[in-house]
Amino acid sequence: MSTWYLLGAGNMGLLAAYYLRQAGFAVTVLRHDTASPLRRRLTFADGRPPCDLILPVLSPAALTEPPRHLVVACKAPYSAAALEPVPLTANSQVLRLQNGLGSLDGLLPGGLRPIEVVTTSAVKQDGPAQHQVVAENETWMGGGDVVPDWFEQLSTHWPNLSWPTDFQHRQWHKLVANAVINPLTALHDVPNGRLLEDRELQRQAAELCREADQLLTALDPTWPGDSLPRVMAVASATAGNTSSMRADVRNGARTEIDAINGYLLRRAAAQGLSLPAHERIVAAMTSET
Ligand code: KPL
Repeated sequence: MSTWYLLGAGNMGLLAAYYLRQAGFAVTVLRHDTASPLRRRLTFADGRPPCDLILPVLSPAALTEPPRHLVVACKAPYSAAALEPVPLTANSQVLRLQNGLGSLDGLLPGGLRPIEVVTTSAVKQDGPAQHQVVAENETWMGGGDVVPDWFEQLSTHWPNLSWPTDFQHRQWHKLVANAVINPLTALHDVPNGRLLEDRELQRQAAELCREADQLLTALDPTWPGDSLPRVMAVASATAGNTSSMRADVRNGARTEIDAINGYLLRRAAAQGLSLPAHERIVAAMTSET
């Protein structure tokens, strides 16, 4: 099996690299700003011994042939810049591990479609920048027509990894959770659990869920349309967390609003639908950053 290359060695990229390594695949980080190997200590919430992950680093300009396997785990707004120097071909396999949807549309050659990854696992930085704590949960892959040949080997080392037949619904449930929790917590600078306590946030969450359900039902009449209780369950399970969008705003980084609520607005426009609450929240986030 050829090397897996990684674009975006943030928390989720590192987790994917760790499982790929455990499954016996070689992983190299693509970065142009350093040649030093990347060193990170992963500790696990279940108490298993920590792992010191050391990954080789290569500049995309030094690639001698197009990557056969690539994980794109950079934040969605940086996708175009990250992919630009990577010489992919229509035979490459690209794993997209990002929030939101559609962030690689138009960026891959020859109609290549990424394999999509949705995870509810969490990785948090603990103390020093090189130390990450992993809380493992479920991960789903899908989007391609056939299950890739490496999937079985990877799934024996990546806990709770599956290739479900209802992948699109799972991906949309995650998208809606991100479309509600992320901008509301970012705009109000609150942890996820505040959605369960604040009446005005609850009202806005209900409106955002109702509009998302209206669109997703138009796209797929089998969509269950039960986003509000599901989103509230995610807010409750992650009550003490800082959402990734709140963290981005606090760090002065670009947010994923365009890949999340922006994606919903683009799909709605194509259906002739308007989603005013999502429009308002995108506008508010855009003026915030
Ligand atoms: O995925 C998340 C994020 O912060 O991006 C949620 C589900 C909102 C958990 O914080």
